[in-house]
Amino acid sequence: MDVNINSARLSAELESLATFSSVPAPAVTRVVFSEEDLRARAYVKRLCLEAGLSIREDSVGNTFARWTGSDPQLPAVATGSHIDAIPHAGRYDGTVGVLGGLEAIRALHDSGFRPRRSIELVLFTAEEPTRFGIGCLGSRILCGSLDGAADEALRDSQGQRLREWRTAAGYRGQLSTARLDWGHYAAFLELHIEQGRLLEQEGVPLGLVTAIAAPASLRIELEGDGGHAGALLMPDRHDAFLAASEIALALEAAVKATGAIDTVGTTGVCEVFPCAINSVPSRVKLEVDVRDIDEARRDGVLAALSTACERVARQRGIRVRTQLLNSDPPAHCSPELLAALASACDQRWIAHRRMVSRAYHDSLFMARIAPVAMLFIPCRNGVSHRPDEYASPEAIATGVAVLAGGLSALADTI
Ligand code: HGY
Ligand code: MN
Ligand code: MN
Repeated sequence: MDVNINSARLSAELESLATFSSVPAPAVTRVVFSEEDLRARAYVKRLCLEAGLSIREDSVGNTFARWTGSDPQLPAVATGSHIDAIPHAGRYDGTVGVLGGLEAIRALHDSGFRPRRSIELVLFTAEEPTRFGIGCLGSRILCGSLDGAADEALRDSQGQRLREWRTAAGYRGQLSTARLDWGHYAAFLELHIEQGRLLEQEGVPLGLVTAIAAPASLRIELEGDGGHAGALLMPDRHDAFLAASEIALALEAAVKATGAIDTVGTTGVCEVFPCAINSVPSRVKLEVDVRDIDEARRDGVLAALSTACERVARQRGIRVRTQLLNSDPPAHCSPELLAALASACDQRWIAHRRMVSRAYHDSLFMARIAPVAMLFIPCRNGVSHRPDEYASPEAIATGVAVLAGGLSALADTI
């Protein structure tokens, strides 16, 4: 199936999508259910309607744009990703999978291809953890990893509930109505920038993802006594920030102690209270992210971190409370789907290699209700979650062409 990818149109659409941001270019900040997010969603929906797709949205805002096949009763083949962006991020993370998926559908249609199975583009709500502290919110709800209790339990930093945010954005109904079961889709493919340097370093244009790392995140709240920065003498202090610093370094030590390059740990959030130059920190909130392809090894790091928290609390006379936000198993991609994508590469003389994904993606949860596979394209210097994130139009077009090849093969034969 030879298709013509309209790379100029796709690049223009990616640039337009990037303008829906709460910070000036080249950075993009687009937090779920923000004004920018809602305007971005409206823009993508308009493009899907212009492409002749039918649209449905579920109770948490996952958006489905369907190209109905000649046999609409059959489970559809789906593709998609996310359009929300963490603060001061780039313009390709997630969006390449949404607008690239749309371009793959348009190119197939314009080539005269007509699918037997419907092909559905999915825009997942809140792949990023920014607002509610947990990633892949939309795909978790969709696959049942989170249930209706999330409506009340998940709150933003101001205490506003998921239920309030989603209903204000116009998404109503019980969260449970968003649930899809195994068999709803025949296959799910996700195109995404690598967010690492392997493909660029090796000069390989396409990565076929075999497994997605197991993410865990936790919140650590520390409480000391605070006090006057001048009058309170060092022996009398219970400084919450110094305790937090020890814990962050203990995390780094526990991660390095596994000896495995696949183990990573990050203390990405550190909020100090009262955050005054002449006041000893009395409270600190840390948020920590730990990942590994090997789930048991990741859990070993979590256990070592918990031990370090108890030790530091005892030694420094600090109260420490840890809350596990999520701890998910890794996902393994479908060998059949990977073979279909490898064949789509070979038919186009596109070199490819198998690899793991160290970032998590909505495919991590879609794997619980369908066979999945991911396609990676290189991004410059492996940079992501930064304004200088960049993927070339050529790299994107290559990914879209292989995605189109995979979708057309799966929509016709399986
Ligand atoms: O953090 C991640 O792996 C993804 O980019 N949200
Ligand atoms: Mn991301
Ligand atoms: Mn992403």
